[in-house]
Amino acid sequence: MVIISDMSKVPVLVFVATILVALIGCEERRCGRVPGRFIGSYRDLPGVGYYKFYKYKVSWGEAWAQCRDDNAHLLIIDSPEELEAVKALMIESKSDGWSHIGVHDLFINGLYLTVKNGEFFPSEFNKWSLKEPTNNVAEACVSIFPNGLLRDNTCATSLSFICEYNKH
Ligand SMILES: [Ca+2]
Ligand SMILES: [Ca+2]
Repeated sequence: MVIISDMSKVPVLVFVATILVALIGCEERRCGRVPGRFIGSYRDLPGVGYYKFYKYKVSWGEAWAQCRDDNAHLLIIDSPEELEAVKALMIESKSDGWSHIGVHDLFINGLYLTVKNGEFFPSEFNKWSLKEPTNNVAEACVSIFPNGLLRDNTCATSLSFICEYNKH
């Protein structure tokens, strides 16, 4: 039981209580962010989504599994804004090469699909790099360079990768 003998301390106590309520409330509401384990790990790129650049290099399948374990998925670029945000993330992360994204033609050579099983179409925000895609059976996984251009490469190639988490 706290007895407030000095009334001059009341405003301070009210202030502390307000902060505590705000913090607890923030925890319950996740402060409008993704669930706890993403905070500080996934970057909130405003208006676009939540992303994580994994610098360590693994095969496409391992990258796919890591994103799945995060309740996320390998990056799929859906808009020019998303491309720009992800390019900035790669540059900020000092990406020095290609990174796996969520596009492949594992089932039918030349038929590119996203990891959400949608068909992938090249566009202003999904541009192949020069002389790409090689488009042979051996190169069934797609990666992105920090300049935003794409290539196909073997799925066994060890690369960094980018996971994406969407709230909805
Ligand atoms: Ca996306
Ligand atoms: Ca290629």
